[in-house]
Amino acid sequence: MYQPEVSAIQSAYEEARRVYAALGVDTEQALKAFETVGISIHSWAGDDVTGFEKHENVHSENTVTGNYPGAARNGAELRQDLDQAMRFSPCTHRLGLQSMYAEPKTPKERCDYDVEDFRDWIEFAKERHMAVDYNVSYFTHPMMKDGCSLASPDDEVRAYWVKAGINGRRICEAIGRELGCRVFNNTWTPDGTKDNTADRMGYRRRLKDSLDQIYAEPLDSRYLCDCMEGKVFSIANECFTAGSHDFYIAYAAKHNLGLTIDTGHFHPTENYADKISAVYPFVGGLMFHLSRGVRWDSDHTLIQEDGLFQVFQELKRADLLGRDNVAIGLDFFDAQVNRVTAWIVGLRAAGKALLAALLEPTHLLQEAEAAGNLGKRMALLDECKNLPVNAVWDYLCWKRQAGVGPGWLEEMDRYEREVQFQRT
Ligand code: RNT
Ligand code: ZN
Repeated sequence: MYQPEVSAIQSAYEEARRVYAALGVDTEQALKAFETVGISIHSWAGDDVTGFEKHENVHSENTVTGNYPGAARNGAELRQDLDQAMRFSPCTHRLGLQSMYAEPKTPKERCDYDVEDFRDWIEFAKERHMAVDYNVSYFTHPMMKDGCSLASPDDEVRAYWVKAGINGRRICEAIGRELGCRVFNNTWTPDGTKDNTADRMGYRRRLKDSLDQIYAEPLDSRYLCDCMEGKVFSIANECFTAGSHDFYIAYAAKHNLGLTIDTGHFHPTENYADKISAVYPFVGGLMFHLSRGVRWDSDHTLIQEDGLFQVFQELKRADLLGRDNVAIGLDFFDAQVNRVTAWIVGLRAAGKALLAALLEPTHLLQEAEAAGNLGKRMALLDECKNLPVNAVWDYLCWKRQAGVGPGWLEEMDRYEREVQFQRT
């Protein structure tokens, strides 16, 4: 496979550096800023969101299509696959965990996990200087009743998940304290109904009450940022989703908590990048789940698309990149393709969108706009689409030994053959 010569990478970068300098953009500074923005890699794509608990006959609330061979079967394999994916990404990685990946010494209820049940994950993150993000997995479990957890009409079911939520926050704080990072604790529940409910208010009152209990304990916000993730609907919940966008925006704003924007969770024509400036002033933090929704929340692998580039543009223009109340993570799963290949494609797409935003001559756009020169703003926006981002990207990948161009695919062929396909 074609691999560019080092001298070609360097001279293309030098040329790009001059082009950007002429627009008042310092590529070296952009590359430094790139390192300060973490991208969370979602462990749950590596085993199709099944977890390690091995319950019999549980229903999965996450629709994952396909059965491509080689899925990770345990923590060691999942970590091995994550390492393989990160080799081909120049990003600063965070580790996205779910409670379903706990590794307790002896079997335990999911609601009873504590920080020690994540010891191997913490060591993994520590050795790689990674921050961690966490999710209590309120799904794929025998205690889900009629697809509900925190909003369930069943008191026992709710109590179980409230306990899981309370312990989840403690786990986050402990991990954050140990690693010296702020753990984004994301809450998503599938709770809802397939057909029309005659008691929308009942579900939402219960969800609110469960959240009130979960967030009641004051914990150290240096190590923890609580976020909630809404959505339009899930498969099997077409008529009613308790945790809708409106519900969580209102809840987060009122309690100064964080909001998670999953880019697959909106109507296909909705502009999710526009939401950043609309909600940021009112909430305690913002997290992104970068996903590619095709027609609906299909969780396709992230690729370079306008919507993705717009998210990073907005974050850059609003000066939110690198802040400690903003986190960016991946969220997709497709079992029809090699899961590690998908991670690499998603990480590289997110990384390139981040770099493109950092290289944007935003000041020129905003100056033209402030001066009332709208033609200039329009022209600059269009010219910016063809600046030599790729030369800077290749240089970055080369410097961080993350693979320049599609050469990494050969190494993935080997990994698939020698590692993943040996898992039978
Ligand atoms: C589901 C949400 C949620 C999950 C993960 C597994 O619609 O996007 O973030 O994908 O928690
Ligand atoms: Zn999500």
